[in-house]
Amino acid sequence: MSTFVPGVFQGATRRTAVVVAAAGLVAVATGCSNSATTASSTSRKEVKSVALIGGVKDSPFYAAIDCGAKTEAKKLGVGYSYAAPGTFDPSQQQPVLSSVVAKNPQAILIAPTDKTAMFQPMHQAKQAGINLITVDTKLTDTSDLSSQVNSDNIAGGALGADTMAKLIGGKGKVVALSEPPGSSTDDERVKGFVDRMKSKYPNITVLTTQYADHSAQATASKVSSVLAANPDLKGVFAVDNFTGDGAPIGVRNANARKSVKIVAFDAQPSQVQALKGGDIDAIVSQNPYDMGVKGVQYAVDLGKGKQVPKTEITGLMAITQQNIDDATVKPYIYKSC
Ligand code: T6T
Repeated sequence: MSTFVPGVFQGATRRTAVVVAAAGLVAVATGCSNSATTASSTSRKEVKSVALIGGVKDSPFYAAIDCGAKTEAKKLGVGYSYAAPGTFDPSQQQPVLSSVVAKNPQAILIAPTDKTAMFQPMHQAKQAGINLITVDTKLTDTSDLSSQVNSDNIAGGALGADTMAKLIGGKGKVVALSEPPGSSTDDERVKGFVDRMKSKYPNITVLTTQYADHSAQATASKVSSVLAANPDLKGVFAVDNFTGDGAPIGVRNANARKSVKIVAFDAQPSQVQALKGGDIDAIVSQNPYDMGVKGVQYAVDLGKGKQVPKTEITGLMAITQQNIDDATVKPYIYKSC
């Protein structure tokens, strides 16, 4: 029976909590860290309102960012709005951004749905004098950004690898499931997972990553295909909600639950229920509420001419049935408000 015991924070600029299970299941949760910067390219106008644009509607993850941002905006006495596209797609997010820009907020927090395609639409907002802060996902070209507030997704993938390695006893075949390349978060989680496995676990074989397209059913059929070709598969790492919902379906359809461990990402209600119900074995979770709080704080600070961190790394936590009810895990369970 493994029990997670929160460890000690280390280091000055990056706090890393080593969350150590009494019975040997070791996972690392990464705390907050930031790097200071001048806000030279930022317009200094008193902030009357901040807008948040999520990656997709009806997502518990973005609803949690919205909750943190809304709560902080109320606390600081500034106006606030939230909008998101119907699908996680830059062609859908661009018109949402345009309609938000037309309302002329002093700052926009946005989760870009593509790290390159969203640069130009966001550049136009910058040209209109609006301060831009990315939350969750990032842009490749950060020249227009006043700040980036997000998880360290490379570390998130590595945490998934460490958690998986402990679950499968350090040996066997595993596979990562993701979305079509283009989103910084999913791409970095896959990279973090694969690189960690290759560098630290010589007896674990990482199969070719499988890409579904934002659908639990598409993920389930990918898992079934991998299992048909690799009946000795030991583990599946799902990097977001769609793959996290689809992985247990695919494993169950193949009657392989007894032999395949599943590590998902994001402690949204469906994943928490799957964990408590034994359909998955662990979750690597983020702190979207804190992304919303920090994003609004920095937007308001910029309006006052204060410096803000160019990058703010929010926390990660590995969650299992053993620590799901711990107080330290609570901030990593997604809630809307
Ligand atoms: O994993 C999160 C988020 O970090 C990612 O950018 C997109 O998918 C999620 O919203 C999962 O719901």
